[in-house]
Amino acid sequence: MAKLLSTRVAIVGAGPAGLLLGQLLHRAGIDNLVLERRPIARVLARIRAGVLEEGTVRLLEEAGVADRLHREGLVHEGIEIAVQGERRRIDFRALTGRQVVVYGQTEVTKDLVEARRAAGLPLLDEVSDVLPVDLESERPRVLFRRGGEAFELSCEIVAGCDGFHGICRSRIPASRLRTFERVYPFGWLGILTRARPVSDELIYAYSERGFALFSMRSPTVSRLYVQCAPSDPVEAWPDERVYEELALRVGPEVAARLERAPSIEKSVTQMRSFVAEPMRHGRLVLAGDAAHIVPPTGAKGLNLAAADVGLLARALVAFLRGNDPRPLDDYSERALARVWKAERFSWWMTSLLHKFPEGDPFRDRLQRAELDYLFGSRAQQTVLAENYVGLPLALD
Ligand code: RFL
Ligand code: PHB
Repeated sequence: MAKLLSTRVAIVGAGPAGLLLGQLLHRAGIDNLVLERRPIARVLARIRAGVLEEGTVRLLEEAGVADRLHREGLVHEGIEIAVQGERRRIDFRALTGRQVVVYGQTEVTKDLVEARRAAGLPLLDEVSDVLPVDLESERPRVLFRRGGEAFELSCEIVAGCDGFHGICRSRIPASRLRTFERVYPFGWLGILTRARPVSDELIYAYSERGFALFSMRSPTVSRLYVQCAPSDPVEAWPDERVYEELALRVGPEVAARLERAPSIEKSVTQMRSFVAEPMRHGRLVLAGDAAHIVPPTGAKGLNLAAADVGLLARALVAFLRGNDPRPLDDYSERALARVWKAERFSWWMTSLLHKFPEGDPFRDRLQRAELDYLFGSRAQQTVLAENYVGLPLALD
């Protein structure tokens, strides 16, 4: 016999989407339970995104988890784009009046887990065989196993925040689900190092050798990426090779400031764009990577997850506390309108700054023209800046 549990919102996945949703619902007085497949320590060890939009920061404030972010986050008012060693600053403040904050996803997740623990809210990690059922009824359930026991969690809503490889998306009948996908012919090799960043701001570099990105986590920790083949094992990239390529791709002036400290983490990420429509089916709603993926070039993945959750939390409060189903009925369409704009921007930044495999000279010439146009046009720089700092959340 399965053990019976109940809650109002069953949240599958303790990534930033699931944890933020749990916190926003809790603050609105709505009971929720988070289920996570991995041990929480593993979730907290993942190194992923690093740039937060103002809208994401506001949602973290609303969730009551922004104190450390305000103390330790680095405010950035622009980025640099380097093309074959020549650099141009994109001044967010001058072009849009706005800014972003560099604060790692790892830290956001840590703050959310701590807040959840402090409030004594349930977070069950190391669960397996998670299966949401009866999603077309008013009383859906989530079946799962933990520590050798079977459980049955009854609820009113299942929130699928279980990332790209999660189970929830597949519970939408194939006849209702439409997916859109683009897989890029390259990946990113990323390293984390205890070294001072080469610059106060991020540098995105295009070169004939491929893309490179100089990012950071703090004034003493650098996060560095180089474009690689998607199938490259990390062993193909000893630190010396990573530094050699970073230096060649960004040019001598920045390379002279590059501290070649040993890497403390190294991984390869495949570049992909993906969207699933709709983001709701019956009593199942999807948020974050469970519904969509962007290549990391525009730093949008985590911010999109937060934007979904901002909309979703309001819709669930209206539905569960106010008996108003309309915001929930509109959730998928409203979220997707913003998702597709971020998909467009991430695809554009990716296409602009990566070296594509040989074979399409027309594409290559267009790319050069696009880079040239960006360097010369304030209007185009504004387009980049407006998208990078984040399009409006339109929550109210
Ligand atoms: P997450 O963070 O993937 O969290 C989903 C959680 O669900 C759990 N899970 C399950 N739990 C229970 N039952 C199941 N059946 C489950 N299946 C999965 C997972 O263990 C996990 O804990 O999704 P979320 O919350 O939507 O957050 C989205 C962001 O994490 C994501 O958009 C970004 O991190 C994307 N991303 C990056 N974005 C950037 O903007 N900049 C980056 O540099 C950047 N680097 C990355 C990334 C994503 C990566 N992934 C997913 C492979 C680097 C990597 C390696
Ligand atoms: C990062 O710091 O990990 C980072 C920053 C900007 C991006 C992608 C990743 O576009």
